[in-house]
Amino acid sequence: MMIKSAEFTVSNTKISKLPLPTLAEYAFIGRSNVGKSSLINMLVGVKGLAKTSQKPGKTQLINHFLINDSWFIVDLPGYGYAKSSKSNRHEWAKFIRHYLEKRESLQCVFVLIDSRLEPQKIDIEFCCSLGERGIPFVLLFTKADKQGAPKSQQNMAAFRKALLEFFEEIPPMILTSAENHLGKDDVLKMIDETNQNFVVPEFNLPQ
Ligand SMILES: Nc1nc2c(ncn2[C@@H]2O[C@H](COP(=O)(O)OP(=O)(O)OP(=O)(O)O)[C@@H](O)[C@H]2O)c(=O)[nH]1
Ligand SMILES: [Mg+2]
Repeated sequence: MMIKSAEFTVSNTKISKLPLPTLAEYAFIGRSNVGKSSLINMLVGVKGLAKTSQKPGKTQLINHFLINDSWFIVDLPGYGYAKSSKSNRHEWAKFIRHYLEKRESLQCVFVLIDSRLEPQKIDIEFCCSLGERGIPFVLLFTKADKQGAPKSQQNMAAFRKALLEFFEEIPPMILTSAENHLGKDDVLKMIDETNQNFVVPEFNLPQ
């Protein structure tokens, strides 16, 4: 799929203010600093579209980006940011849970996992929470350029094994790098195929 246009649409803290769910939507989520915003910029080919930072906790709102005038990418704040307060983390969890459960047009959640790390409990727990709610997800392993391929493969295999304790079927896994564009074609192909089958869902107008 060619990306012809990508534009920032809106930032939100309120579910009621989200754009109407008439377009297919893909959310990017994962630990703070895992590379969500960088990966979004790489996929759409626009540097600086989603704001990135070396410091975790950069993305604080739910940001919608309209792609090719026909579908949305959503950049979400990261989870597990140690420096945010407990009440903040609680609010985040509530807000994201609400978004994931209620967003009628959400087609797939891309869960980003740092390919340099062994399986982390927080990531496994997040995958389980999606599984329990029946929300389709795909695993994107990030920052592959930071190490040799065998190490990434080893960590991906370990993650798969950890998930097999909870899942019968493992979702697709794609190794990516925002630096050298690894995984770009695979992710865009997956989105393109899903877009072809998108039917505008029934929804209630916000109060
Ligand atoms: N080498 C390398 N660095 C990356 C890659 N992806 C992200 N980074 C770096 O990792 C840091 C965090 O990237 P972000 O894209 O801001 O991460 P995020 O997940 O959006 O972070 P929050 O919004 O804070 O949750 C930045 O310094 C990026 O330059 C990658 O594929 N390769
Ligand atoms: Mg971010």
